[in-house]
Amino acid sequence: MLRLALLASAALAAALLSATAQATGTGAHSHGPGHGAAGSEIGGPGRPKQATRTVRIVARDDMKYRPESITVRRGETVRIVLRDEGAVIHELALGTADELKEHAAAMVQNPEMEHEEPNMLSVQPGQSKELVWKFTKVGEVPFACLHPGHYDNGMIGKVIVKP
Ligand SMILES: [Cu+2]
Repeated sequence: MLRLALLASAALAAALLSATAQATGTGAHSHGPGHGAAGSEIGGPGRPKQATRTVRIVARDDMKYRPESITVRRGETVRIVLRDEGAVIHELALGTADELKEHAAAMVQNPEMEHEEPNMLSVQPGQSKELVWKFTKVGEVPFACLHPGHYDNGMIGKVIVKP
């Protein structure tokens, strides 16, 4: 009986260990809206033909977006155009607050990380790029520039999703 209990607890410990290993991962870093439930929390890539309007956001080297917040309605598909009017590269990445924070930290470790994801724009000085996003949940969807140092200096904005 005792032996069985020991075996059972060993099996449990092994299961826990393997669960922990999975949760911790290998250190590989994935981008974008593929982070499980978070994908639906912030919405998802939209079809360009369904975009009901275009929102233009300017990034400058004072680490601010203009405007810093935009308002959309739930279910709306919006074309977001990011223009870099600064002298350095800027980005706009949509994500949950936790994702953006985690990702910004990863960027500090690996500044050369390339970004070409549906939820993310990376623009050179003078350049404009756009993405199309469908906002599906009422609340706030943060966006941020994940270029090293920019997030930490407050280069953060938000999309307010109204019912
Ligand atoms: Cu920036």
